[in-house]
Amino acid sequence: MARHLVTSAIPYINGIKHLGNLVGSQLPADLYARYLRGRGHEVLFLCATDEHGTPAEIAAQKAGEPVAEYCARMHKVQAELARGFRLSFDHFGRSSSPQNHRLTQHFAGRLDAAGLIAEVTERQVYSVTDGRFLPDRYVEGTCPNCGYDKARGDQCENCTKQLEPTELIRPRSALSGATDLEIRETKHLHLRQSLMRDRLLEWIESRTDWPVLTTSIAKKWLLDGDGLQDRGITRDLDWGIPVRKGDEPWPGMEGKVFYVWFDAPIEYIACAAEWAEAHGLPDSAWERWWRTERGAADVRYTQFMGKDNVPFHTLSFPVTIMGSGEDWKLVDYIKSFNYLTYDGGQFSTSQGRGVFMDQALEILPADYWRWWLLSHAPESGDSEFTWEGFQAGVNKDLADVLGNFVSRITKFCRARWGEAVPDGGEWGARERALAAALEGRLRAYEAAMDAIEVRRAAEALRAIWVMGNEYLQAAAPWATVKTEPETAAMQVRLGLNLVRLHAVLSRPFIPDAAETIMAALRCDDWTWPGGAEEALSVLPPGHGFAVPDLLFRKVSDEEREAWRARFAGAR
Ligand code: B3M
Ligand code: ZN
Repeated sequence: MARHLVTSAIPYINGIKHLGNLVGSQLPADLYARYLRGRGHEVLFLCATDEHGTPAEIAAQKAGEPVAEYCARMHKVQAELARGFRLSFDHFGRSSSPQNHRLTQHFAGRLDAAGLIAEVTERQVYSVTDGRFLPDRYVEGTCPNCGYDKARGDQCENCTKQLEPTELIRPRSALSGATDLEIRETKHLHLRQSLMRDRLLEWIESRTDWPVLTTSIAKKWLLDGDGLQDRGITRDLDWGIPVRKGDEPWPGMEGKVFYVWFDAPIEYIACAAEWAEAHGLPDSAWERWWRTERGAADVRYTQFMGKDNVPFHTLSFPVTIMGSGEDWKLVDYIKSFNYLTYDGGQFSTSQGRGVFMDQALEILPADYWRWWLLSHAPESGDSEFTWEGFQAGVNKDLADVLGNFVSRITKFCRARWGEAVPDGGEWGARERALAAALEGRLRAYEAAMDAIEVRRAAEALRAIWVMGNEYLQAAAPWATVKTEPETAAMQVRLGLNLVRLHAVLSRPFIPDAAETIMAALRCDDWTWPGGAEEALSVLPPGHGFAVPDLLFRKVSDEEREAWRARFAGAR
């Protein structure tokens, strides 16, 4: 038994996430956490809402709510949706927590003491009408790169170019529309990442087992152009973590807060502290996950995220951790994902194009989405959600293969022997061959899960499901029963045990169906299979069960077309 810390990138507070966001971090992280628990490991699985920065302030303003209230409300909405998708976080925290305030200020103080912070006089956009500086998205204007007239101060949504607010042509305030903007000088803190370049490069190059997607993005930033740039880590905003050096004020930084991307990853640590507090545990309980000298040296730490978040996790957050000079745990493995596209285009939050988490759960239960999304996870490249593909995945894999097998074997047993595992008969050559083949597939499934190769794991699991139907087809107990009732009883007993094994193995992907199956089998032995033969004998003769309700229904062509029209845009 090992100890695993698992974190998912923490979703921004402003609004409900779409299925592309979900499959890019939270859902695969949940798959892995559930798998590790299933294997008997000790797991701490953490996620949180990312509550600072201009997106939060702007969304709150649009909603006509004070930002703190807006964040508290939206945190509850996101937590509820996470429960709906059965995301099994040990804690779903908030980056605005007191723990994160404390830790973020602590790290800033340590980094400053280590000479990794510079105070820099910057030229920033100031709005006379608004009486304030306008960082990041508070300025809009025309993109100097492509001419798009709604480019934001941090990035142009049209051509994706990263921008500085001062670069925009005909800038205006996103708050008031005011154009009486000036450039004023103001002091900010910069994280001197460039000083850590060699150490980071050495670290990244030593991670030979990481996905190429992760290391290639990190290396691009380390090696391309002028190499790793220092970055501003403070902003002129009200909402956020006030700039302090640990417990001390930071002279000249009054009224400023840390930049959202500085405090967001620190929330991974703070979230563990929130978890301990929520469970009435002492600090040592979370520190054994995060401080190498207090037990975390033998923790394996895995992070999940979309590719756009990789630079922050391979460069700036490690600078924070390493630069502190303290014994904080560094990540061991970074699993990153490409994008899921939607029906020939992009998911779009602003245009309401695609399916969002709340809408998905309105139309079908979580397992349907979990299975399709995970079995099509955008790993080696982008992948596309289409309604045909979704319908086919649900109808074939879930209804025809898994659901049908469970239903046939349990119903046949009930009709012939009643609702108890039948006695009699010995395994023959076909059963021994099945167990041998199953053994190989089990180990292939485990290998894919251990390597966090999500699609490969889904394929391996599907192959195991298929074995049930193939066995039933070949053994044909409904025919055997006429001449060799003992053999038929043995075949059905094996089939029922295979149903249980399907539930145990499938739980990380489709937890609700797995639990429905186990409840029907009146079994709570979730032990991960060692040998296949042993795993096929867990339910003994005489063990009572019930035929489960329909596990998965099919998606009809009419539904498919209605949903396609409904989610085409303009939410
Ligand atoms: N909130 C971006 C995102 O949701 C950001 C991730 C933070 S991870 C520390 O894609
Ligand atoms: Zn542009």
